[in-house]
This record gives sequence, structure tokens and C-alpha cells, in this order.
Amino acid sequence: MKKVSLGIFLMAVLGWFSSPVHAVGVDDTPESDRERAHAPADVEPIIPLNKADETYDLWKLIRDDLSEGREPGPINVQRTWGGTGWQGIPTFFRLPVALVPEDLKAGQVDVAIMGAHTDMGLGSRGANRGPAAFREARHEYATWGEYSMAHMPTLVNPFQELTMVDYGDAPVDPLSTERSMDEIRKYVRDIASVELENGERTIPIIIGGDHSLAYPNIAGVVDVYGKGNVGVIHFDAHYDATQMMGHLITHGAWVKRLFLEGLVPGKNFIQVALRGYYPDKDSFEWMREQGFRYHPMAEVERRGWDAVMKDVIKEAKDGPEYLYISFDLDTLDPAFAPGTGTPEPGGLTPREAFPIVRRLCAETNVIGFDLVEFAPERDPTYVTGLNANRIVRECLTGIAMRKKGITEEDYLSPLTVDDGRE
Ligand SMILES: [Mn+2]
Repeated sequence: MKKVSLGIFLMAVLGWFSSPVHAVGVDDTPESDRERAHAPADVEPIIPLNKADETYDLWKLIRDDLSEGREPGPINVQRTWGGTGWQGIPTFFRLPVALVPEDLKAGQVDVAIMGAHTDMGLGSRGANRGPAAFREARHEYATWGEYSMAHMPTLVNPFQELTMVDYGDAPVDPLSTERSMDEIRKYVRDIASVELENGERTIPIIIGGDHSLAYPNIAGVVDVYGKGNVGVIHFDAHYDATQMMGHLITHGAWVKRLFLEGLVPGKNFIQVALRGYYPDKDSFEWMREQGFRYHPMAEVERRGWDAVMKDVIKEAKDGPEYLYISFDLDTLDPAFAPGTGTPEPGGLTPREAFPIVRRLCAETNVIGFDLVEFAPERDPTYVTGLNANRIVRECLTGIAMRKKGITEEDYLSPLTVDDGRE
């Protein structure tokens, strides 16, 4: 009995089991009652919500005067022309704010960064403070506004090349992942729907929040670009295609949902940095059946990062026209990202992760990006925050390179990559 409880506890924490059979895999005695313990069909398992409660929809009710008395367009809320990373009103990178899609259109906004503070899909909390901590940028010295700095290896400054805004946070019911999904999906769709005069669309970047929100993020861009037209690069220690305790959406179930709904073809789903204990044997077999392409850390150990990175970028180009990147911070080794829900030793270093994110954003047609599972209260030194910040900067640099027409493979500035001596 004790053994079973411990097993279930561990699985709950790690989001571990891929089917009811595995849920009881710890106790495999054939006569186990637990093994047959399905919920009786005539029992309603959910306590209904009280729709008469005046706070029922409060979390998603939007003010109706957001555009009143002003021209549409991004709103700069900073008092100074620029400043240090920790100075000013905490918007993402101290960018101007946009409140409605008309602001994105009027400002011809290339990239809209949005927070989504989901935290119930984890079973191991803390990611709901991710967007706020990212905006706060406590130890991020890089300056902003008129003083913004170029990315050194490429000498491209995304803050000069791109028009970007902080689009605020998507509404999230802090007590329900399920209720939050449609709202997040709608906000992502709103952003991606904005057509720009240069023929592109506004790119949503979503700062999480637990990984459940990758489902509405990807569904939201698929609503705009069409089913089967968006490939996904999924950076993660875990494969996130299970279902646990009957929940059809959690931070470990969003991949399964995408497949159940036929939103992304298997061949165009590429996983990078898998390790630890999940996926297991059955899960790897399922992934192969679905046609997944996967690059676990075992492959990195055997072939080296450069070879794997090259293959991922090649595969990313061999698929649909549009690409979405979902970056779980546990991709990075816990040495560099302890502030995350399910840290897993043996991960990528920042030196490996930065170039692949930048190159994908520069060399392929990335139309959406999320950075998830930033749990700042488990991050006493803010090293996770620094790396989270930089991962997003690498992607912004890549998007800026693409906009400038720098799409050659693995571009680096000849000036900064070496000192020019033979
Ligand atoms: Mn994940």
C-alpha cells in the first residue's frame, strides 16, 4: 500500500504516466482493486461551478474603454528615453504597451510579447509568477529604449530593427487550466491575425506560465495559418504527451492534445533535449508511430551538439511553411535554470541553446514562440531569469536578422567572431 502511494505521488509530481495501465504499474498484482478502479459511470466527478458568483468571469472581463480618447497604436509608458535593465515601469524589455489588436495594426507591430500565467497544469507550482519576474528583469543590465544594445555575435539590434510591444497578459483563471485555454488561444489568435503592410503577420511571443499553455498557443496560430501548415520545434526535457488523472490538458498533456485534434502532423513535430525518465519505452514507441522526430540528450552525448543542431535546423526546413517554437526552461541543465517546475539534470548549456534558438528564428519562418515553466521563486540567484531573458533575446535577434535579409546559415559578424588575425 505504501509502495503504491509513493509511486502515485512521484508520478503526480513528475506528470509521469501515459495510460491508466501505467498509472497502476507500480502495483502489478492481477487481483489489485486499484487496477480496475475506474470511476463509476453514474457518478458526476466534478463539483459544478457557481455561475451566479459575481466573480465567475472577473478574471477575463476586459474594460470596454481601452481605446477611448486616444489614437490606436503602441503606448510608451516610460518617462525617460531609455535606461538600465531594472529601471522604469516593468513592461517586457521596457517596450511600449498595446492593449487591443487595433494598436498592433496601427503600429505595424512585428512582435507582440504577452504573458500567460498558467500554473495549475503542473502539480508543482510556481510558474504563475514567470511573466511578472520576466518583466521585472531584476539583474538584467542590458539597457533599453534609445540606449538599447546590439546582440554582440551578430551586431544586430532587434530593438532597432523590429517594432515590438508588451501586449499584457492573457486572462487566466488561476484555479483552472481548462477554463483558461480558450482565452489564451483567442489572445494568440488576435495577435497572429494582424496583417502587416510588408505581407507578414504580427508574431506572438508568450512568456509562461506552465507548459499547458503551449496547446492554446499553437492552436491559436494554427487557427490563423491552417491545420497542417505549422510545424513545431519543442525544446524540453520531457515529451509532454501523456495524460494524468483523467486531465486532458496539463503541462504534460499538451502535445497529446495537439495530436488528438490533428493540429500538427507528427513528422513536423521535432523534440530536442529529452532525458531523465520520461518518455519511457512505450512512449518512445508511440512517438515513432506518430512519425515524431526526436533528439534526446543521449544523441547529443553520442554525436555532439553541432551535429544534432545541424540536423534539427535541416528538419525544421523540411516541412510546413510556418514554424512555432516552444521552449521549456527545463531544456537547460538545472545548473543554469533551477527556477523551473521539473528540473532534470543533464540538459543543454546556454552556449548550446542560444545559437539554435537564434538560428531557427533567423533561418526558418518562425511565426510564434513561447518560453514556459519559469518559476522565479525557485530561482534565488536569478540565473534562470537571466537565461530566460537571453533565450527570448536570441529569438528576437533571429527575427530581426530575417527582417534585415540575413538568412545565410549560421551568420555571425566577421568583426566580433574573431580578431581578424591569420
Ligand atoms: Mn514541458
